[in-house]
Amino acid sequence: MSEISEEPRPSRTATMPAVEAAFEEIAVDEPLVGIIMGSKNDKSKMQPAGAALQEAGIRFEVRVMSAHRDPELVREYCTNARLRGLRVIIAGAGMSAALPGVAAAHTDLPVIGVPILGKSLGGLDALLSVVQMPPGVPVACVAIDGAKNAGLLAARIINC
Ligand code: RP5
Repeated sequence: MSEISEEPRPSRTATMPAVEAAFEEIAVDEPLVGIIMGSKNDKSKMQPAGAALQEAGIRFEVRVMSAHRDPELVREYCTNARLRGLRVIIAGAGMSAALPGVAAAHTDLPVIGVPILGKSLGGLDALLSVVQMPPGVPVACVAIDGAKNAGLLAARIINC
């Protein structure tokens, strides 16, 4: 039997408190879902997605970026999404709603599209833009103004 040492061994947390704290912070703060939308005017329509995620205890972030007005920003955000720890992207847009499809073109994460009801065509414009993706670039599509289901679906993807 080995001798019992007088000096207690330093614990892991005692030797690297700063590193431990930094990792804890990363684990707490890192969002798992990115909610993006084509206009700040889409915010109220997309809010139920955030509410559903919050209820499920899933961290998320919200960004406004248009596939047509800010194509470079969309490319950069979606290209880096997996590296930043995101697991799902929810993308909402109205009218000629290219955002979900463009997001899916720049990431291999699951993308959930939310067609948003605009001022004409009863939202059919956005619905068809989101749902009619060509083979090889998958986008899941919820109902027109169906942001709540987008949040619930993202939670199911993360929890499965
Ligand atoms: C889309 O065009 C947006 O997602 C929005 O739903 C629609 C109109 O944009 P705003 O003119 O309200 O900024 O890109």
